[in-house]
Amino acid sequence: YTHFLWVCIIVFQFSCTPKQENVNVNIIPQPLSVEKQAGIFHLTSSTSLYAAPEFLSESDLLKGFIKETVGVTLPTKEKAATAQIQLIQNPSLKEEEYIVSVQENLITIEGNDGRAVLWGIQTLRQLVMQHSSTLPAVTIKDQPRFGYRGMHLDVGRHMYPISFIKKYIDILSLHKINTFHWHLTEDQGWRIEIKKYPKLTEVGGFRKGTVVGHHGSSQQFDGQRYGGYYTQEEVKEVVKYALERGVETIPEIELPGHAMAALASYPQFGCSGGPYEVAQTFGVFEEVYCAGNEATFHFLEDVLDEVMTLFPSKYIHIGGDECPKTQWKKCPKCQKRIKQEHLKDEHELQSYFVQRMEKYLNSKGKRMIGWDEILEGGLAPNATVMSWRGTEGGIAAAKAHHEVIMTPGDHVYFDHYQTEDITNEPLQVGGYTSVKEVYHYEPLPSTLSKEEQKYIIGVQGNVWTEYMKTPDKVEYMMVPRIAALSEIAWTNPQDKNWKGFKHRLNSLRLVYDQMSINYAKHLFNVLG
Ligand code: TNX
Repeated sequence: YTHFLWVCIIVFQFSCTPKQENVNVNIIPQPLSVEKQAGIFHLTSSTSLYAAPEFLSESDLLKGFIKETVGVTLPTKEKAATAQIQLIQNPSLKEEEYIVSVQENLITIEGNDGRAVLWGIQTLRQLVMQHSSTLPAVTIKDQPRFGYRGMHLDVGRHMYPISFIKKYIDILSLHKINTFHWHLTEDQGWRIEIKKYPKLTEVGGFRKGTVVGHHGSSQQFDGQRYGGYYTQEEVKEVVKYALERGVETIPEIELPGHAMAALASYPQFGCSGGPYEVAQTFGVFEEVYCAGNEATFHFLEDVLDEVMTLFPSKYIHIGGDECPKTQWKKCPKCQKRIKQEHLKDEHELQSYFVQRMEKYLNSKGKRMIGWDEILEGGLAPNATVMSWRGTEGGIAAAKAHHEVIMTPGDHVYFDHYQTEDITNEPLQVGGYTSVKEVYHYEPLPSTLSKEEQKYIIGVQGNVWTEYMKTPDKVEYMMVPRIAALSEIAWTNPQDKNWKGFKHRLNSLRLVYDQMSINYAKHLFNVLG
């Protein structure tokens, strides 16, 4: 009789155990290793949670995700042994490396740092979304390919409320993107409060109107005052919010070009003295900061002083792109500077400008990032280069042993159209960069040696917003391309697979829907 009972139990067990190969574990970005195990974990209202004291804020996020997904509020336990979900510190794991283990009666998420545990939580969240409260047993060991995984957002061309900036960060965190590059100043608007120079936001935060059409060769404007800015309190709130979600915020203060809004506020820092206006149209403007005027440098140092108190990041981005030299050629002070400093031309003058800013940032313990134009006229000694005009700048910088972040326009610009046929697409800057194209981008150039490739610290997607008036539009342009970006930034090339990615993306849609993201839904039929 006992024998019969045992046979029954074994048969019962067997029939309840799902066939492992049929169980989907769809995670984006694809983890380093996924090993399916036998069994099921049942998430119920009596499932409880323990978090090591280091991971209390992460545990709050996990609670939130579980509540959103299956409607259960996990009670917390003081002791690990009594809880079915445990967030555990494991000092043997590297930065950002995590292990998620789902067993019959126990889920553990291990990491050594808060970020690692948070990435484990994001993985578990995707599993719960896909399987609801019946989770397949699995061991996921994971760690990122690149240390720098970035997304940029231009708030100069259009301004978005803080609530959206936070949602943007939530979207980054979901995809294990660990850096938010906040492009805060532009020709069309200065968006960060600087206490010492209030006009930057009072004047520079607003433009008289936005271009709405053309009449022959002249442009038409809507005449609606447009703009806004973030207070220092709001900036601090964003920085903190992002950090809690594993995301570091790097500010960008553009110089010497893209400075019309600043010059409209303080015309004494331009070559001609003004008056200048906050730009209403888009493009590149001839008026830039005067490189011959000492006061310009002091002004920018003051601005950076305040910026550095708000952003604890190791890096500060100083722009450096698209700076016409027309005004400097005409400006006696700039020409005097060229002579005095024994510079060859205006390109070297720009290099002088950028190097001065780098010296200042370095003296405060910060490192400088600039767009790849900072290579022209000589690279500042410790600069990190963002390669946007293709990959050539990045390759040259890596060869010169400078850190590089790859962000080439052809592959990771999310202001480009995402479909070939644009008849039904909202107006964009131009270009065509499909999800597939993003997915197939390989950030390590094969022309670099193994040694040189080490200087490529990561990859970033850029969101320029000339034609993105609303948060909805930003979401439409960035999702799902950000999913492809996350996989090139996180997953080893040998583990990438376009077909598999498309399949897994369908599961991630559930999270997009839950987060009310206005992603480009129609793309799912034409991913290619
Ligand atoms: C170039 S990318 C720019 C931006 C524009 C963008 C439009 C870069 C460093 N500068 O100012 O918004 O093209 O795609």
